[in-house]
Amino acid sequence: MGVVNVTPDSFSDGGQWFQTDVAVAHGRHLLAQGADLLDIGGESTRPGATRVPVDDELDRVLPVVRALAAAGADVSVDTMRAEVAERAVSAGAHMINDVSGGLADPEMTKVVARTGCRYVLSHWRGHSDVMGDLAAYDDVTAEVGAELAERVAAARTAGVRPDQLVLDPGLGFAKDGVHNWELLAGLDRIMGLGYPVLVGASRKRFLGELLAAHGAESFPAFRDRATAAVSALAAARGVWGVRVHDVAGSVDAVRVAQAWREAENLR
Ligand code: PMM
Repeated sequence: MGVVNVTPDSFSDGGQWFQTDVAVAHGRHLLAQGADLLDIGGESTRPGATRVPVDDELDRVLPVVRALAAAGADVSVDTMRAEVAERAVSAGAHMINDVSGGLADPEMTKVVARTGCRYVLSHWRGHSDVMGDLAAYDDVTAEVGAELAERVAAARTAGVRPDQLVLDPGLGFAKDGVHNWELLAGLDRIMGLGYPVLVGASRKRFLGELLAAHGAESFPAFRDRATAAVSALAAARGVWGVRVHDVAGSVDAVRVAQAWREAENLR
């Protein structure tokens, strides 16, 4: 899943793809690099971010969704708002990627049920301005798993079918670096919930902290090799997908993991 952030302020690539035509060109570039789907977002969720008015979010994402869907891309919309999700699906999106797992907007799961499209349901505890204070766990993998299961139950009650669901542990959302590593190490327990799993580690702060601890450059754009390493390891564990900014590196990484797994299965 290649990321197209149509935002002026995302931590990883803020402002780079903010104009519609530049965002569309970037999406095409990611497809050419081998992305299977594109995730279009119009609201930054970086730590401390404040919310964007809904009209701004619509103005940012809809033209990009429309153009990339018309170009034949499988498009996901990264939004916590039901209205944005519904209008993006009308504009051609096939998937709704909601980092709040339905908690930010009570209408979201109803829209997912109504549209019948795939739904990435992430673990989340609160908006970006407060999530740092909510990063407290005794056993992060067990608690994230239990909270995801609760959100799955709520989505099912709203009429969402099981085959619509993809789960995401929500790395960095009310989690610090230690929590993120524990969740990656415990991916099999999240996969044990019985749904496909998406991992979004790309360029996140915990990778920068790891690189910095070894004296390496740690700005977001320098985290792509570390991201590709996570992609390889996550693919080797059998996850459904990885959400990344640099598609080329992760496509290679996933292909290596796939070939390795196939060879193991032949033994
Ligand atoms: N992370 C970000 C945004 N959207 N969606 C999913 N499903 N999982 C994630 O981990 C995730 C996401 C934040 O990263 P960005 O600002 O670089 O897009």
